[in-house]
Amino acid sequence: MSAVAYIGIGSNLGDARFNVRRAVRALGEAGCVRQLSSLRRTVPWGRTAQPSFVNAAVRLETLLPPRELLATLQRIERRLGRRASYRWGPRVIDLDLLLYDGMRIEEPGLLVPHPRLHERSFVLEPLTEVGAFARGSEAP
Ligand code: A4P
Ligand code: MG
Repeated sequence: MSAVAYIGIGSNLGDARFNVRRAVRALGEAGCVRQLSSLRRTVPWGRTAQPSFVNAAVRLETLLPPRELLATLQRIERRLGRRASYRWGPRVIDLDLLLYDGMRIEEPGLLVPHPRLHERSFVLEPLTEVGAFARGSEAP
């Protein structure tokens, strides 16, 4: 049985739009990308003294359980050139597992829904675009 996951994508180093597009293509490894939001330029949140971000979200139909999905996101981040940075610092690519099949997961290293999701319009707006809060949004 497949699950529906929502992935947040952000970049603010190098060609940020290009990085987001590469990440969307790479997400094919994790499942089937059903919908992509618009790519928006956003003001940095958390630490404001850094370049502006490009943010987007996708709705993904996946056969991977949450842990494996997170591991796949992290592998893609590394391959696309993400280096360790400080918290909320600049990054080539950031892939966050925002929502997974309406599940609530609280494990070391994995919190779903993503804990700071509701505080961030750069996450909420793309999520809305890809139908995360629509009635029947559990259907792929
Ligand atoms: N982790 C736990 N739950 C999850 C989850 N649901 N999805 C753990 C992804 N990771 C999850 O992640 C640190 C650890 O969180 C992972 O190893 C994983 O086990 P990280 O991405 O390295 O941490 P971070 O990005 O430094 O922190 P955080 O709080 O996730 O920050 P964000 O949300 O990634 O913030 N401003 C704008 N406008 N747009 C942005 O995209 N992004 C950030 C980074 C700051 N400001 C921004 C943006
Ligand atoms: Mg993150």
